[in-house]
Amino acid sequence: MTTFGPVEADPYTWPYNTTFTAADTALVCIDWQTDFCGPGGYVDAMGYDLSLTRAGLAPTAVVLAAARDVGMHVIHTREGHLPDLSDCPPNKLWRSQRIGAGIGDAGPCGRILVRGEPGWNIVPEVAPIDGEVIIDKPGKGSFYATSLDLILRTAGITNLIFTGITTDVCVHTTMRDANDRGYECLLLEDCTGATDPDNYAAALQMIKMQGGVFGAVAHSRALLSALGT
Ligand code: C5J
Repeated sequence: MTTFGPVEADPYTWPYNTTFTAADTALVCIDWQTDFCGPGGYVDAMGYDLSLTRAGLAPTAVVLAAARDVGMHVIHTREGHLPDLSDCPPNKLWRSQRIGAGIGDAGPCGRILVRGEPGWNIVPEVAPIDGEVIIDKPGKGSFYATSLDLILRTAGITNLIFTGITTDVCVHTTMRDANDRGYECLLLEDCTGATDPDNYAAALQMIKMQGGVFGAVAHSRALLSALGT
């Protein structure tokens, strides 16, 4: 088994214990769905600038190809609700309606944030391939009400490398939770985006404070270099 690392990262070279392998590491791609980065989706309906959430798409496609090349685990997540919205908390529903993008409402990409609708699909640039795990989640974190932790522990995965959207919401919630569970986490700064540039910058800063309170942050170049690609 080839050993990789460390990755030049901030505030420490990642992982903390210097090396990682394709077997003990997963590339986690969070919510690269049309609803969050495509025309007519949820983020678009809320009136945000899609170029911000799409910014990390091209570098993520490169990292995804490299991860597949070395045989690293790849895990995708999707945020979405059952068609009858029975797994959508009423306060989440109310807030979405308040901003003019009600969960379950009809839109150009089908019903907003509903499983099985066109807007819920992962965009083609980073679409899953056969054999890759897909986690469907009703919330912002990828561990809540899902099998993610069981899947990671069963596979012996201890290191998580994150890409995805949005940096300050689903990526951060998942990374914080993963960190509490003992996973060694790295966020690729150019492979993520937020609906607000200040929130994006603050989210990266929050990870790096206190010596890396939630893990480390790196540019995808550093990971690619550590992988020898
Ligand atoms: C949001 C997400 N922002 N995937 N979801 O509502 O970050």
